[in-house]
Amino acid sequence: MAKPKVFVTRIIPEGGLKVIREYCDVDLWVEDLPPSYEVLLEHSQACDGVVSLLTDRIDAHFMDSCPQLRVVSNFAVGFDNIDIPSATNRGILVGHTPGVLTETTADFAFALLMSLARRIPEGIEYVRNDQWQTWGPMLLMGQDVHHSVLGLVGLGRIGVEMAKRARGFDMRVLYTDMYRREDLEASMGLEYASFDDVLRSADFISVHTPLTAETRHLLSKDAFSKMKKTAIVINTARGPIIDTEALTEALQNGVIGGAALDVIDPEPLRADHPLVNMPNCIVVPHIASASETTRTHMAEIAAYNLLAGLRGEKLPNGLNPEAVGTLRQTLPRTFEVL
Ligand code: 8YV
Repeated sequence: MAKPKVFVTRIIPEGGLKVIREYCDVDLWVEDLPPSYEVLLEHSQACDGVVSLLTDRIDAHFMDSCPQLRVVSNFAVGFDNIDIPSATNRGILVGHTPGVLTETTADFAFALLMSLARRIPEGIEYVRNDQWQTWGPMLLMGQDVHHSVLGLVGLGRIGVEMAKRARGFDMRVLYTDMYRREDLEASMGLEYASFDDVLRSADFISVHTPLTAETRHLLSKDAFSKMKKTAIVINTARGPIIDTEALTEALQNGVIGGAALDVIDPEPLRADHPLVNMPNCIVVPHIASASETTRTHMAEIAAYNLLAGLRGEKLPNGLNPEAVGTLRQTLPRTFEVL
């Protein structure tokens, strides 16, 4: 019996790839740059499963062009690159990789916060440029992190871990979210606040919400105008939640104090973009989950989601379990061992 055919759109850690290779006939995209939409279609059209990345647009047209497709396994917790309702309507299962990257991403968000508050990148540049002549009483003074106010936009898994780290630094933690978490308010000393109150009161505003139609450009010109002049914005969620142009202007005009961005709209951001060269802005290339252990776990989860989907079973980390009941009836194939 044939093995299922799958397209893996980038090289992911071997821990996941070896599982996929064992059970599937794998087409692995080995280029550094992602396949274009057309190439993605071409490689996936005869496939039973696809392991996708945030750089792959998986829309209704893609699904209709791949008549055998049973499962899309996204190597990410975020899934704004995938049209989930269209997948569900077509009986295609979709998986993602939550949980394993939560603490790794929160560690990184906190590192960004501290780096910018204490001007670490500027200090590194200063020494590299041989500007260091003597100890200076006024040199590179930054903002204290301890006992400051952190405002969380979104209190999901990663937001909660960020709050934990902040509490370790005696920060006051405000959060705004669609859902109120009174349990965490009591157990962790968090304070629920309106979006505007978070903007007005926080020294550091960290974004931990998914990208949706509602959160696109949530941090806009209007939002920046409500923040403290010294406020530092941290984004490890998705770039388009912040209006890049409005942020650039806010930093250029001293409306806010700084921004530390793991994600940005667009990605990649070119080196000649004004944000890249501002001393009060850090831009890094979407690496918050990039620890060896976490990326390996993400690859394993993506592999197990893929295999479950190929078997027509509920995925260990599925986004549309209801689609199990309406799996594509057009699938005559059964696979060995799976
Ligand atoms: C990944 C992420 O680096 O999981 C996510 O949603 O943004 C990151 O962990 C990226 O998505 C890899 O595809």
